[in-house]
Amino acid sequence: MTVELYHFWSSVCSVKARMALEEKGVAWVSRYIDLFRFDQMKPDYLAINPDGVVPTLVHDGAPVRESSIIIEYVDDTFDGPPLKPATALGRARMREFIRLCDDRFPAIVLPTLVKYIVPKLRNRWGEDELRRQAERRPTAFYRDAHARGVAGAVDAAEIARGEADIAGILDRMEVLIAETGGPWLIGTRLTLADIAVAPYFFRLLALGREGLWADDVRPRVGAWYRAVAARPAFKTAVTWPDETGGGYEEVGLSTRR
Ligand SMILES: N[C@@H](CCC(=O)N[C@@H](CS)C(=O)NCC(=O)O)C(=O)O
Repeated sequence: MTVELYHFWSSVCSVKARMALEEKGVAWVSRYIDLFRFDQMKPDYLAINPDGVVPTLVHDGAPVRESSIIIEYVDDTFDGPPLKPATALGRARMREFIRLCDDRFPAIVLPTLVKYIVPKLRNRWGEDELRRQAERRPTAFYRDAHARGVAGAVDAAEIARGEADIAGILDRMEVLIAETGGPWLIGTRLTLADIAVAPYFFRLLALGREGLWADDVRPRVGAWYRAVAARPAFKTAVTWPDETGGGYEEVGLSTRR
C-alpha cells in the first residue's frame, strides 16, 4: 500500500490533509509541490489535479482531490481513531460545518496573497513573470486572485467583507461548542470538523487576527484552539518544513512575534 501526499508546507489545505494523516497514524510519502516555483502548473501535476491546487492524496495510484474530501477519505480508509461522530445527527452537524468552512474560508486567500505571497514572489521572480504565471492558473479563482494581488487591485472594503464572513464561522463554532458541550466542535471527540478548521487558525494568527478568539470575545473557541494547538498531529502538520529551503520566518508566516 502506498499513500502519497502532494502538498506544500504553508498551504492551509495541505495542513488539513497532513493533520488527518497524523491523527490516524498513517505512514505517508511526501510529494512536494513548491507553489513558490509554480510546480502546481506542471503537466505531470495537472494530470492528477487539473485545477492546479494542493493537496492531492494518491492512494495506491488513485488520486483523491479536495482537502475536505481527502480528510474524510483518510478516515474512511485507514485504521486509527475514528474521526467522525457516532450518530447521524453528529455527522450532519460535522458536514454542515465543513461545508461552511469550504464556502467561506477562501476569503482568506486575498489578504494572504497581498500581505505575504505576492511580496515574496515579486522579490523572487519580478512583476512581469508574476503576471505571466497568474494567467497560467487553470481556475478563474486563482487567475483572478493572483492577477489582482500583483496589480494591487484589492480594496480594504473587500478584505473587510471576507473577514466578517470568517468571523461568522467563529461565531458558529462558539454556538456549536455550547450546544454539543465540547470540548471539540461536535462533542467529546475530535472529528473532521475540528481538522477542517484548525489550520485556518494558524493562518489567522499569522495575519494578526488572534483577537477573534480572545477569552472575552469567544471564550469557547479560545479554549478549543488551545486544545487543538496542543495536539501532536496539529504541531507536526503545521510546522512541516519548506522542503526547498526558506520557511515560515522568511515569508513572515511565523506565529512567533
Ligand atoms: N478546494 C481546494 C482548494 C485548494 C487550494 O486552494 N489550495 C491552494 C493552497 S492552500 C493552492 O494550491 N493554490 C495554488 C495557487 O495559488 O496557484 C481544497 O480544499 O483542496
